[in-house]
Amino acid sequence: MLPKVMSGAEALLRVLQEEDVDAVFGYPGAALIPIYDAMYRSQGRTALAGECLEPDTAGTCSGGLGMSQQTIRGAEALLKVLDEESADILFGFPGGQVIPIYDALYDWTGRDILVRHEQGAAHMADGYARSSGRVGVCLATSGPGALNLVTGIATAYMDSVPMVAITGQVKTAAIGKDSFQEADVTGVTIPVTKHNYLVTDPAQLVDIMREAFYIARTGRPGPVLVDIPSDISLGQVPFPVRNIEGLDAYEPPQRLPSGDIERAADMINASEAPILYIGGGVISSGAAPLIRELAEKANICVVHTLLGKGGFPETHSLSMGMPGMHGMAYASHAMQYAKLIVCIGARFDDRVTGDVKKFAPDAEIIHIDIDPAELHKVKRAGIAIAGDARAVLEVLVPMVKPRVAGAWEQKLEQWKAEHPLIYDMPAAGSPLPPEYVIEQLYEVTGGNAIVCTEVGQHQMWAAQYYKVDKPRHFLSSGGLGTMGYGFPAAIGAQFANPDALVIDIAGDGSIQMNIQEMATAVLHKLPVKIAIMNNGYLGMVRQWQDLFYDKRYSGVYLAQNNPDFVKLAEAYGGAGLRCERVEDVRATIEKSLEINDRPVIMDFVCAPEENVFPMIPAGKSVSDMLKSAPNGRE
Ligand SMILES: Cc1ncc(C[n+]2csc(CCOP(=O)(O)OP(=O)(O)O)c2C)c(N)n1
Ligand SMILES: [Mg+2]
Repeated sequence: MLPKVMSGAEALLRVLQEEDVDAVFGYPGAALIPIYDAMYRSQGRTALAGECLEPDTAGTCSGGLGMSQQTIRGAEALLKVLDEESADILFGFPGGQVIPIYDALYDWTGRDILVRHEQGAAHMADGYARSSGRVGVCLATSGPGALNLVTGIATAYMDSVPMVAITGQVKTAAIGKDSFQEADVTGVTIPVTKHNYLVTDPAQLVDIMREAFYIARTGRPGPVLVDIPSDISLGQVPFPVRNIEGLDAYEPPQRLPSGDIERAADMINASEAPILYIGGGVISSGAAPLIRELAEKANICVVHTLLGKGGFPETHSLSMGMPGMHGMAYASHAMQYAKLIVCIGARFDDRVTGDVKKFAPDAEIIHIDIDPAELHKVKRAGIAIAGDARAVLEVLVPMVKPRVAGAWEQKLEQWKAEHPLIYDMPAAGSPLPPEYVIEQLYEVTGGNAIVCTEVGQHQMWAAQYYKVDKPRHFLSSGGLGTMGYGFPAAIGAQFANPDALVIDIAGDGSIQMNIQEMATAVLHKLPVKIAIMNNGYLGMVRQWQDLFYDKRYSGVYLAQNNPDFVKLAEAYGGAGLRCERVEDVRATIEKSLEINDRPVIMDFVCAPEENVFPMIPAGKSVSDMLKSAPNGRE
């Protein structure tokens, strides 16, 4: 066999390696540059990796290209950046290309939570972030592992949740060769990340990680993905001094347009029929106290989006609830007939507006949003202010004058009285109305829980019947509508808030999408409560088939082979409670609250064909609102 050919410098290093030489003292010059270069390239791949040709008193080391930096293993550097960012928990699942990172995690002082499916990891990081305001971190291996994160990343992206997703990638030299478990994850995630990186230069790993955190949490928050080839996490990388400020593209506009804010205040002061329309931006910017100040000072009622729930106390007399497709009828009326809509951190989503052409025809619009791309996107705003909600409100609120309630507010009160949320209480022994179960969850917990939801009818009933007074207490996949979000998000929220009561309001369909995370919750003794509104159907789809497809129920029936959720909970080592009678609902909830050392599934056997009302059918407007079943109650 012919001997393998390599550069002279490389051969030299190989021999030193064979001879177990682990330190070389030297000084470079033109003739030695090839050797210094080989030294630089070999970092992490030979026994000489990271060794110094030129040690100095600070223990730093010169690379071949005149750099003067300490080097450590890539995986360790990664965790050091997590430490810098105070990210003390990471949700992940291992695989070949992240073994170097898992090896470093073995010594990490933070907590790495082993999930059972990568989608669970992404939603846990999301729930952690939404409930705490901090950046959530998840980790997956290359190929299938990374791709399993995508739904969770997209969920976070649609709802502007700060997250850093770390993925392993095949070795740099193997990229593009259809290597085992290779997938172009940066390619796949471009549309669902705020930004993403494939690390190709070990020297950039640390700065990229720092930037990822910075980008995830500043401006309009969002997920950032960092794809790291395993040779880079295994190899040596420099750990440069932190210097990442000044990424202008991601900063909120620094100078607020004071003229526009003044004009906005004048419009509010002059308006006879104003409404505040708040969204998730109010919560992520920490503007909730200022919204309250504004509403109370100017006596303006507030409607909130699904993501804005908790941005203004729902029990406050000025709260008009949630408008839109399944919102309160009075909230939708308030928006439709307002003369001035002050939109703060919301985006005129189609679930709120319905047919945009017919939406709020008489309203002037003030739109405040940190993301200039949202301004004028759906509705043209008379005044559009690009800025952080809190920063803008700090200037705006003092300019707003006290306002006396008038005819408009009387009208709002009248709508509230005329269109309350109602449901039929069945006779004893009949299946449970899910609305009642959620109302009882609210009553028994005093409205103090952090509520997560899955997606479907139960999600809308949760939005309607579980009133939330505090920010970061209602976590739901609004933008993407991801079934399977709620339970892992609840686990993430419980990790972030160990003393809080965390409830996932679930459907029998959705809970089966990430039920495997029971193992994670049991392992960590998390007392998360899962309240399944078990209607035996993919209820929301059945509702559309009921109302718009002549009751041709297709692909929605689950009851015949749903698992026994109580036994399922027990199989994982959790607790299971079943409730079939109206008179047992309270006791079931109370019993679940006594279990504090493991997750509890409450299987509420619900009325199978209950529909969510009111409903503004997709693409329609307030005048098309269905307030009840065709021949049923209003
Ligand atoms: C991952 C995913 N797949 C499909 C859908 C479409 N979808 C929306 S609601 C729904 C039914 C949910 O059923 P269930 O969890 O039982 O809740 P229910 O409506 O019965 O309360 C479906 C299939 C979705 N939102 N997410
Ligand atoms: Mg269901």
